[in-house]
Amino acid sequence: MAASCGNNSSGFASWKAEFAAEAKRAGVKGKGLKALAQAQYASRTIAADRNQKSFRYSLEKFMQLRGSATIVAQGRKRKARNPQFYAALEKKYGVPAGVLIAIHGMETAFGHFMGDSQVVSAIVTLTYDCRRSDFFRSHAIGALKLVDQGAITPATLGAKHGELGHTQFLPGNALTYGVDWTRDGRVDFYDQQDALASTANYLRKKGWKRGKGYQPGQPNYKVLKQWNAATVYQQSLAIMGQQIDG
Ligand SMILES: [Ca+2]
Repeated sequence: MAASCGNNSSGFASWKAEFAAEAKRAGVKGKGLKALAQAQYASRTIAADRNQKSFRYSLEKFMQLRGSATIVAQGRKRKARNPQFYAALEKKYGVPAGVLIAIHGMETAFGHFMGDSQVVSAIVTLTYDCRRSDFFRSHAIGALKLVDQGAITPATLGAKHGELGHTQFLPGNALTYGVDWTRDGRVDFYDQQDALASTANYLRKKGWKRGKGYQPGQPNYKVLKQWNAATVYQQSLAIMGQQIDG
């Protein structure tokens, strides 16, 4: 039986106790369970979730708002400064630099805005909240397992919905697709190299075909949708990626 959800903080503590049993059955261990017990009701996250508005921007307007020209200009420089790294990622995962750099720029302005919400508290609260419990449940379990592994701590900060690191992985995806590119024994989504390798690994596992194009009508275009479901986002990535790759 799944723990019963709630719409305000009043039932959060008793829900956490119920959810702990579920987490334990899913394989969460001591550190993760402790992080769950210490999780705070994330009021700012819930306020943000309730205030989400859906916008329908044209592609042109979306790209302007997201600063695509700046992302492309900075992205080209980043690629030129570190060509071996991006070549190594493409060699291993088949994903070209432009796509990864465009994602990095879109998600966090290359690591400048990675969020100020506690990831564990945010994702656990979203799972408790009745609106989208089912969607967030696997990400809450993922976050607790990341704590067990030492990839994050209860203090780790991310975006309002628990997205973490340079490319804003939801915790369940971070757990599944995370890569320790630097080989220091820890998958660190706040390390640029680990984060970008994890992103490349995600795209590969979602069906990226090495050497094939990612423009509309080409085989890898649909894989971009796996990263973000919004059509304008997908279109923007294709355009910026190509401009960065040149
Ligand atoms: Ca690492």
